[in-house]
Amino acid sequence: MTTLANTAPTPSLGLQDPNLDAIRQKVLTGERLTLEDGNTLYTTKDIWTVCELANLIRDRLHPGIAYYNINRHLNYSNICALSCKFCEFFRKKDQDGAYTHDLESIKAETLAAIDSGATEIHIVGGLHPYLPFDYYTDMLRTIRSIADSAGSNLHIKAFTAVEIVHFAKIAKRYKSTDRKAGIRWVLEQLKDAGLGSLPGGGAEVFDDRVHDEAFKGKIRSDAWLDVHTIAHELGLNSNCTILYGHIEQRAERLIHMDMLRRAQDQALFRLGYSGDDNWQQYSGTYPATADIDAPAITLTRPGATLPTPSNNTQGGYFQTIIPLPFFPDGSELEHLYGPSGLENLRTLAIARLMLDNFPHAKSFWIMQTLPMSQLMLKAGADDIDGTVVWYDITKVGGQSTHQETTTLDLQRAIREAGYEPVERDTLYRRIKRDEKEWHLAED
Ligand code: V47
Repeated sequence: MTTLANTAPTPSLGLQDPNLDAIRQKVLTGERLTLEDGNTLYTTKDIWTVCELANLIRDRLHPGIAYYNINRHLNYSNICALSCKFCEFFRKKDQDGAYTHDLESIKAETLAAIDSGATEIHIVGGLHPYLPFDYYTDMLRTIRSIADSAGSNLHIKAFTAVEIVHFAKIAKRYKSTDRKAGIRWVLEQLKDAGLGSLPGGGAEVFDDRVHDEAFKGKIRSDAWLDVHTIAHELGLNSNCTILYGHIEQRAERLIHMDMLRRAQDQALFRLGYSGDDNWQQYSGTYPATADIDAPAITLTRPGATLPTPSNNTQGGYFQTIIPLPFFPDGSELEHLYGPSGLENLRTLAIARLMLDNFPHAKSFWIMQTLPMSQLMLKAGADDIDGTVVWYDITKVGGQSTHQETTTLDLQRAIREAGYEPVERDTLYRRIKRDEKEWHLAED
């Protein structure tokens, strides 16, 4: 007779790795994790403890709640001077499917966004070789003026760091001897035209080898970080991403996270936060461009205060880390598999643990899927992004650009994960609205 004990399968994911005990201790006391700790978190078979540790942080920072927003993404053009190997979004000017939205269609989209109750419009596009810089400032002014006339404080989150550098070039403000001056000029013009914050795209992986193999021609880590640093200096908040699961190594992901962590130390230091000199110099290879040095400011420590507009913190810091899983379909790297579900879960959890000076970690449901985002709320994420509506950059399982979810679906997913859904604006302020009046509530 076979007994249950004889037939019980050997767990393929090991349980309770004692190597994680020292990391747990650091998480409990709020000590900064090293890159070696990051490596342990990536190599342990005990993935559930990794998720549990990330959720200790997440629950400490945002007890009982998870965020979503009502937003619209607008991809104004898919025409791009670059041909990044991982990207299936770009088209060349005369290629089938190439498009560029004119101001009339942007107006219509803005009105539709306002009508739906959106508090954010998220705008990104390709590096269009011929549009003049005025196209972008006119776009922002038009959206701002429509929103103002409608009494809406629709926030404009627009343009990746890659686009900002491109704008400096087309506006003839980019000098290789002083690229920061051109970037500053562009950001000042855009801010004046209505830009509210920068999204986190275009960062990919801060590694020169990966850059040269998969997205040569795009700005490197130094220029990406310059754009965000200057935006922070101008009082704009921004987000950041990491695109993983293609040709990069896990060690390179960790260095990317560390570089973002150091840039955030600088931003917080500038805002008056004080920290410790406890970060450790990594002895391995960093991208040649990394030159970031500031005291470590660990916001995930018990009792630390997060920078938020409601704490009267000035703008000028990274709000959220958004790990983006690579989608091979339709790209030049189609032969790769892309990351697995467990790798997605682990990477989100590790980003939450390593980026101890970031207020938020976002699971972007469009790329992670809503069921996976629900799981991620238990593995470090406190935000699942918004209603989105149109999205052209990635399409899960051959979807069209119409990728919309309702607020009810977002709220349901969050509640099922055991959290109270909180609608936020782009700067993570709570939105109070009469959901019945907006037709957002269940009858
Ligand atoms: O920069 C492009 C990535 C990014 C693929 O700031 C791909 O709140 C996977 O940055 N597979 C754009 N990823 C998306 C983005 C974003 C999304 C949601 C919220 C925010 C925010 C930012 O998508 C690009 C690039 O890294 N991407 N192609 C692909 N095949």
